[in-house]
Amino acid sequence: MGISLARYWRPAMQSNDIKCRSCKHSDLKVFFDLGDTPLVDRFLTEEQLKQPEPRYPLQVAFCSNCSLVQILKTVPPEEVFCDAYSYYSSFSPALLRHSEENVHEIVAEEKLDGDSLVIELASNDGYLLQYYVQKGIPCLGIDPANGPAKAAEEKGVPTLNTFFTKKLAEQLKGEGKTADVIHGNNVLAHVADTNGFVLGIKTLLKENGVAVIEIPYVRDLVDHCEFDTIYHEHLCYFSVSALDSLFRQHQLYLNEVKRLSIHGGSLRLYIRHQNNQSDSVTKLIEEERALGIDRLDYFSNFSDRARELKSSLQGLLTELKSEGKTIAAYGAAAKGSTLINYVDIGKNVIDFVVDRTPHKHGLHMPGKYWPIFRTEKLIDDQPDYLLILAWNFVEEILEQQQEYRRKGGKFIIPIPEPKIV
Ligand code: DWN
Repeated sequence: MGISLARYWRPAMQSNDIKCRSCKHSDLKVFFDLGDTPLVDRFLTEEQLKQPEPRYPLQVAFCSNCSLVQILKTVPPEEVFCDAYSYYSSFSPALLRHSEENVHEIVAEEKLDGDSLVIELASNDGYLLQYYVQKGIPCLGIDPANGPAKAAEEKGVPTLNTFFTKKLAEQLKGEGKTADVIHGNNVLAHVADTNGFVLGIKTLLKENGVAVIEIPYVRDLVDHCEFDTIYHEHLCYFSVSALDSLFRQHQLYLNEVKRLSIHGGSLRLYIRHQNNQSDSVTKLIEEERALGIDRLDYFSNFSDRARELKSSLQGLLTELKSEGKTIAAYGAAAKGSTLINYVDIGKNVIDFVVDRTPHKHGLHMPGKYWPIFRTEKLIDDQPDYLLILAWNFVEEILEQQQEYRRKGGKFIIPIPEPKIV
C-alpha cells in the first residue's frame, strides 16, 4: 500500500499499563480516535442536565500480536452498568424472534430436558431465557443491571443480579450448578477481565456442554463503517482469528461459528472443552487472513471513512434544515449516542428522539440532550424526516411506522452511508 500508515495510526500512549486485553502484549496502535465521549447508555434526567456529564477518551487500537481490536480506556463497569442502565432487550421484537429461534435450535441439538441447566451471562430482562422457562428447562440468568434483572424475575427467570466472574463460576460449581449450555450474547466484548470471563465459562461448562456466544463481528463493523457501534461498553471488537486465539489460551475451542445479520453483523460461536473445529471456523480464519484482518493496514483508512460519513451526514442534515424541514430521530440506542456525538448533531437540528423503551421516556440523549419520547409522538408531530439511530432494525421500524410514512414522512438511514428512503 503506497499510503504511509504513519498518517493513520500512532502507538498507543506509551504506558506500561496499556496491554492487550487478550494476549497482554503492549504493542497496541491507535487507528481511530473519537475524542472524549459520554457514556452511551447514561440517558440524562432533567436534574443531570444541570450537572457536568462524565466523558472519557474513546480510542480504538489494534494489537499487532493477536490482532484483537480494542479500546484503550476501561470505564469502571459499575459506572457503565449502573443502577440507571436502561437497555432492555425485549423492546426489540426482531431480537426476541432471533432469540426464540436460537433456543429452539439449541434445545433440539443438545437434547435438553428437565434435568438440564442453561445459564445465560448478561441475561438482561429475560429476553432469551424466558423461552427455556416456557419449555420447562431449568435456567439461571446472571446480570448486574438492576432494572433488567428485576424484569427477568417478573418473567419467571431466576436471576443473579451481579457481574459474572471466575469467582462466581467457582461458587456455582461448588453448589453443583454447572451448565449444559451457557449463553452469552453481546457480553464478551463488554468485560474488562476478558481472560477471567473465559476462565469462568471454562469452570461453569459441563464436560460435554456448549457455550453459545453472540458477538458483533469486527469485519462487518469495518465493511459497513459501523463506527457508531464503538463505545465504552464495547471494550473489544473481535475477529474469528482473535477469538480462536483467546479461547485456545484457556484450552477451550471454537468448534463452529455462524455469521448473523443481527446488530449490524454478528458471530454466533459454539465453544466446547473438546477441540473439534469445523470448516465454518477455518474458512472464516482463512478469509480473514486473505483480507488482512490480522494486519494493521486493514484498519488504516477506517478513520477517514468515518470522517467522510460524518461530513456527508452533516451536509444532508444542514441542507434539510436550510429548506426549513423538521427532523426527529428514532431509537434512543447506545450506537445512536456515539453517532450523534461523533457527527456533532445538536438540538438545533434534531427536535426529539422516540423509542419504545418506557424506561428511556422523559430522559435525554447523552452529550446532545435530545429529549426522548414515546413513538406515538411521531404521529402527533409528523416531522418531515426521521433519522434512524437503530438502523440495525430498519426493516422492522419501517414496517412499524407505515402511518408516519403514509402521511409523507421520510427516513434517513445513516449507516453504511447516509440515504433517504
Ligand atoms: O451491546 C449492546 C447492544 C446489543 O444493545 C448493548 N451494549 C447496548 C445495546 O446497544 P443499542 O442500544 O445500540 O442496541 P439496539 O438494540 O440497537 O437499540 C435499539 C433501541 O431502539 C432500543 O432503545 C430499543 C429501540 N427500538 C424501538 O424503539 N423500536 C428498537 C426497535 C426494534 C423498535 O422497533
